[in-house]
Amino acid sequence: MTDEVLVERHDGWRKLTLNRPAKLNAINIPMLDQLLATLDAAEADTACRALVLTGAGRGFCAGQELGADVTPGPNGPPDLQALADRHHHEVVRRIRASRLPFICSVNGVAAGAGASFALAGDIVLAGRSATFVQAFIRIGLVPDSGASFFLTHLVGDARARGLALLGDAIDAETAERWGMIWKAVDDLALEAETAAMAVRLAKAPAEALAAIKVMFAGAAENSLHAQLDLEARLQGDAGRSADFAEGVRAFQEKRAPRFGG
Ligand code: T3D
Repeated sequence: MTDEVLVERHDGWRKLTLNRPAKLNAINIPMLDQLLATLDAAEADTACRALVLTGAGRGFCAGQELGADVTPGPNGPPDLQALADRHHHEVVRRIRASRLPFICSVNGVAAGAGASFALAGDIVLAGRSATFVQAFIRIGLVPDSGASFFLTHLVGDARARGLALLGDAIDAETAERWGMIWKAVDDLALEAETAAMAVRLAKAPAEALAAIKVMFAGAAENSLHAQLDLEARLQGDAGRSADFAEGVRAFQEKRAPRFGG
């Protein structure tokens, strides 16, 4: 395995760094396979309770590498449907299906599928100099890796269409103002703010965090009645958890809770 995705293990959380800085961390099939493997490994580690995805160097991820994977060969044009389905979209499925709270720490440009990976996160922090670019249209492609879904839900139909049709870059402060990301922070503060967020989530009640992810996945599609049923079921589960018992005990004893996960 190469080192195109770096893994840092911290107490209770892991940081995954896309590591092809000379190409602004543009992704290709081997790198995506490695990313999928690192996601699976984190998921399987019961001591891991939060994940961070970021990029090495001055970019977060410039999307699909415009190289061999997408270049026509002797058999004709590349099969982008298969590429998306088996690789890019699998990353998004894993992030969204994960029990782990997923922080995207956007340290520079996030373009094409790179922007989609960023928006797949549960919490997106971005350095003020970071930009988000729906680069697909610039090369004759259409949004993928969940871009049309995330943008429509996050910023609404009018802005989503404008971003996809025009391919203009927006900066982190605009992204925050439009509700696309959680927060824009000073570039120099991004790493520390990201780590603080990861530590905070790693200490939070893990089962409840996982249930909240399930709940919000449902909220994107459900009617109010279906969502009320889902909330009731998940609250029932939470009510039976040791973390809930500890939360109530800590409140009554006027101390900070110690959640076991
Ligand atoms: O099947 C499928 O699903 C296919 C998947 C499609 C999903 C996609 O992601 S499609 C979109 C692919 N991405 C792009 O089209 C973005 C291409 N890159 C850019 O437009 C610009 O690089 C950026 C706007 C991202 C940043 O611009 P800038 O001026 O800050 O940097 P730069 O100078 O253009 O790039 C720096 C280097 O990175 C440069 O290399 P060099 O000349 O210094 O050797 C550049 O070629 C390289 N680079 C950037 N993006 C890519 C890339 N190399 C290969 N692939 C890239 N995507």
